Amino acid sequence: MKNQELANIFYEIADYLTMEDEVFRPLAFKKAAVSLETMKENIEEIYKKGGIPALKEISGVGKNIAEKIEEYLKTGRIKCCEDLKKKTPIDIQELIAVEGLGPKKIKFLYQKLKIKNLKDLEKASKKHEIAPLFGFGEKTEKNILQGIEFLKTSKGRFLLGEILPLVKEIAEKLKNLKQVKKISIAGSVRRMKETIGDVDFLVASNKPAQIMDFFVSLPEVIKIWSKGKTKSSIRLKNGTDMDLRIVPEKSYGAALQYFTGSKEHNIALRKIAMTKGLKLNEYGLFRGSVKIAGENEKEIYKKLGLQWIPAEIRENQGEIEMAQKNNLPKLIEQNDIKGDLHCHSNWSDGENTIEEIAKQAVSQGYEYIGISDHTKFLKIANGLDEKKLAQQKKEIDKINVKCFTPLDAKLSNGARMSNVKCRILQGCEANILKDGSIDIKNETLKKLDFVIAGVHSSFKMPKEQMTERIIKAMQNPFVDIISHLTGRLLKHREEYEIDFDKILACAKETGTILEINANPYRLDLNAQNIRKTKEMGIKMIISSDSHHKEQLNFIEFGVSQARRGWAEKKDIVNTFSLKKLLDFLK
Ligand code: DGT
Ligand code: CA
Ligand code: CA
Repeated sequence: MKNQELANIFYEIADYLTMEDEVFRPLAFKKAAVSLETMKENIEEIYKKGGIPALKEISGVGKNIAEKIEEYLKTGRIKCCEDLKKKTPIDIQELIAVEGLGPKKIKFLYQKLKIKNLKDLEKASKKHEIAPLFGFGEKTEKNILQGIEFLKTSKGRFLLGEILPLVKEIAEKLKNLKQVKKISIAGSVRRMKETIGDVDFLVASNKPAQIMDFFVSLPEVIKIWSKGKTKSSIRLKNGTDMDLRIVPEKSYGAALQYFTGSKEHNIALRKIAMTKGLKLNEYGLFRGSVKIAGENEKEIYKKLGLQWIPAEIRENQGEIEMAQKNNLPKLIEQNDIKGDLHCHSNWSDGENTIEEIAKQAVSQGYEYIGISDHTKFLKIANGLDEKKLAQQKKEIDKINVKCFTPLDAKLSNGARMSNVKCRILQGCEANILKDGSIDIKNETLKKLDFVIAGVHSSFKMPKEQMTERIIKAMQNPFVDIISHLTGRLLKHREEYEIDFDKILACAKETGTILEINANPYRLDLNAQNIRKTKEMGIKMIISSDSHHKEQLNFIEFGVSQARRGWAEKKDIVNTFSLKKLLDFLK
């Protein structure tokens, strides 16, 4: 799909324009970029069917941007972006990836030190040329160096969220070929890891030649690493590498098991086979020269004396021992989710009205949807103060009456609750200030259906202090949920330092819920922390943190992340019915 390519160019234009001190045009381009990224429809098709007028129907797309989209679809480039690049010869995409650097600082660094790219930046920081500049200082220089190091270690890996739509699209194309009998996505994508090295497809067929021809001539291909009858490798325009392996149907299950990985899981499995006098490889499970399983993946696990193990937990972290004892947890599933409590509306920095969000929630089959806008400390996100929150409550009550539930629906009255289709709840995502206090008065928090609190400022604090800060917020009796606890941004910003065990102990004591933030850039908690939280019997919630109604779909990534952390339905509070959830929040 061209959607993401266009979105990336719009983000780039927005950055260049910000560098030129423009205010409104960057916002317009960013808005259009978010729409492009989140819409399900293919932009090319919209244009083919309805031309410019159809493009203008898209949220955030006006005449000017519609014309840019047309230009790109027709010519493969956008002239104004290329002109901006010529005018300022800075590799802004490379530099903006460094945590703490925005367009303004980048421009300043260019003017003062002629820094054009990451290499220049690294050199200058190592020579301590950055610290003396106005507005920078020793600390910023150190942060920049750390940021560069971090980028180096995560280089070459892609976010699952960035590539999954394209992977599914290609899998669908392959599936439609008549020579393809079976197809799976394997490797780290099947395991739903948060970042992906390369994509692995597996196909069963006895006519591989035409499939390989098709694969290496996909429109997105820019390089063919290798092409053979059983394996081909390609690189796509966006930089991702993809492998396709084709095997006969009779060894499809064994190949799927092998190429799903992880490597550590496979090694442990082969050892088990050996202790049983068997041999396991990508062709099958063998006793001597007799194949005892191969066509079906489940059969392989069964013959090894194991329960079938869901791909998300194949990491050799104890899953094999549990499967031997027939004791694997029953992992949470997508359709266990009954609602979402972390959504930003256009009252703060979200794109959509509350009503639009609620309608989307209904279409996803949710029982409840929580609006949790930013609060006043976050001025750049248009955070709400006490007065605005009270106004918002009135608006939510109105929409609930108009579209959904009668206001007087008694929650204790089970019979009436069964009529409720989807209920809008009001919460907020308040800020945990530097000293651990919350930026909204308790008497206001008390009136909300739920309160999320999160750290959105002063990330670089000593571990002790950051831990105390979050603990103090959890001790506030009105705080129900802590959002994105470690603050990491994948490929962008490290976690801040916290004493996770201390925080867990406090969550247990105060009954605070920890969020599994499903935004593909966050996926915070990570799998290991989810598992620890579950083992302590502390409840979690999977939240989209959406700023656009289509982003409610981020939940998919949160559910996979929860599964990677061994979470079950009972561990996750937004699998509860509305009534049970509200009782629990009380
Ligand atoms: P990635 O691509 O870095 O995100 O991670 P994976 O897990 O997709 O790794 P990849 O693409 O190198 O290989 C796909 C799967 O193939 C891997 O998960 C397990 C299997 N595999 C590859 N090489 C080996 C190996 O040397 N030994 C074993 N046991 N399995 C391997
Ligand atoms: Ca891979
Ligand atoms: Ca691979």
